[in-house]
Formats: sequence, C-alpha cells, structure tokens
Amino acid sequence: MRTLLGLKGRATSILLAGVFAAGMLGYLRGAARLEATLARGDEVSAEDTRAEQDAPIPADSQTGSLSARVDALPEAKEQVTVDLGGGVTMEFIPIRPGSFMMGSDSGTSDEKPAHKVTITKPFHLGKYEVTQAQWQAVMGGDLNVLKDANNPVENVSWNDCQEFLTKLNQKVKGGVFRLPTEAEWEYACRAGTTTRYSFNDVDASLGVYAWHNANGEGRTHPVGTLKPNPWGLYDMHGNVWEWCSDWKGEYAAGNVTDPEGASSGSSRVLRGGSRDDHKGNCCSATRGSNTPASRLNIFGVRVARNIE
Ligand SMILES: [Ca+2]
Repeated sequence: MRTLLGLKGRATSILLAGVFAAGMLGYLRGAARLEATLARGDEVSAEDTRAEQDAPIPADSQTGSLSARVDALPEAKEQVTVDLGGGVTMEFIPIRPGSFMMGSDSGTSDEKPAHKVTITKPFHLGKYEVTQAQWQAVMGGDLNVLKDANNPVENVSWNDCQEFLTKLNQKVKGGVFRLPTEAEWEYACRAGTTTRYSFNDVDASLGVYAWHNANGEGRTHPVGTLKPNPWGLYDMHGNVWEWCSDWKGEYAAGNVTDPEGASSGSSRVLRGGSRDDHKGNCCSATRGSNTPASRLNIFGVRVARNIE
C-alpha cells in the first residue's frame, strides 16, 4: 500500500510497512521472544522483529495512553521515504512511545545512574546515518562529483547540522525534521534491549553490526552494509558519531519523561561511536560530546522527524 502526499510540488512517499498488533498480550509475547532470541545469540533481522516494536510499550499505567497516541497517528506505524530530489531519498523508521532504562550503572561516570525514561511521543528516525548524497541534495552542489555518495556525511558540526535541518525543513514540508534528543537516540538504539549493545553483550559480535576500530580501517563505510538493530536501524553503533540535540549534562537520578538534556552547556551530545573507536565507545549507553562548532571526520548525523 502506498500513499503520496503532494507537498510544495514534491511528493513525500509514505510506505506502509505494516500494522503491528498493540495489545499487551502481543507485547509480552514479542518481548519474551526477542529477549530469548538475543539470549541465544541468534541473528535478529529487522523483518523478523517488526512485531517487537511493541515491546517497549511499558506495562504500567501509561500503556493505554501511549498506545492510544500511536493509534491516533497512523504515520506512527509507517516507514516513510522522503524524496530529496535528484533521485536521492531518505528513509525513516517509526519509533513508538515507551519506557526504557537509560544509561548504565556499570559504565563510565557520565552514564550513571541508570534511570527510567519514558518517551511519550512517536517519532520517525533515520534508518541510516545521513549520507553524503543526502547532505549535498539538501545543501546544494553537484551530486555527480561525490566519490562516496552512500557513505555517511562527516566533518559536520552541530551548527552545520542546524543549517542542514533548516534547509531540509524548507525543502520538505510536513513533520518537522530535527536532531533526536539523546534519550530518543538511546531508546531507538536499545530497541527494547537492555544489553551493552543492541544485539547482546558479546564484544566479538560487534563487527557484525558496527564499523569500529577493529574493522573500520580508518575510514567510513557505505551506510547499511552491516546488520541493523532490532528495530531496523543501521549503524547505530559505529561508522560515524551522531549529533543529538542536547547539551551534555548529568543524568537525573529519578524517573523522567521526554528529557531534553541540560538547559545550557558547552558541549553537545554525540552518540554511538565511530569507525575509529574501540568497542567500549560503541555501546548503547556511551555518551560522547563536543563543542557545537567542532568538525571531525568521525562526526556525522541521523535525522529525526516529528509525527504530526
Ligand atoms: Ca553511527
């Protein structure tokens, strides 16, 4: 099934990727199946685990309202492909609201304490890191001169990303494009898992999912060439660090809802590690940061989009 939305002369393609059963029984079964699969160390494909997107919907008093919010917004169940022109598109995965444990009590000091975070609004998150072709399609320039069109854009600062997002929002109307919050990023990275990585705790498996210093050869690699996380998101671990919207700050000790980071600061959050980082920097809970104007060839970006 395919729906087209004509927006400023451009077509935004909405691809219905499937409708998921949202009942609590399905949630329990799905979560149990996913955990069992991960515990066995079996490979988990995006297709196999689509139904488990319901897994993080919390079994508490908010479950009803969060599920109702998804039911009221059909796009919250849809994978979306956005047309950027010139034959370049950008794909998004629907992320449903839910709760998870953010941070790690066994990690570095800035990852502590592990605390419960509830995400109340569904959103779309880029299936891949923003590629060089996508960046150029939005910012302008000759796509034909790109040598590594399908590699993630690199050497972009947090400030550069704001300019990119402003132009992207001018180019494609609809739900607002933005950086994910740090909490949204970790929620989507974990994808219902509680392990060190979004697949399991086994360091030796990292190369199956992530370009890092053991296999990265000091360069970026085309997006989506390794395995995705359980929600179908690629390169959440490794390849390039991904800017988040937050100022870097200390975590709250208690439960929080839709956190947006520190109110001020000197560094913006980066997540996921890069092709140059060792395994310990590529964990779901790893927190990087740098000043908003910093550009390094290991800094990239993944776009989030509001669902209206
Ligand atoms: Ca990445």
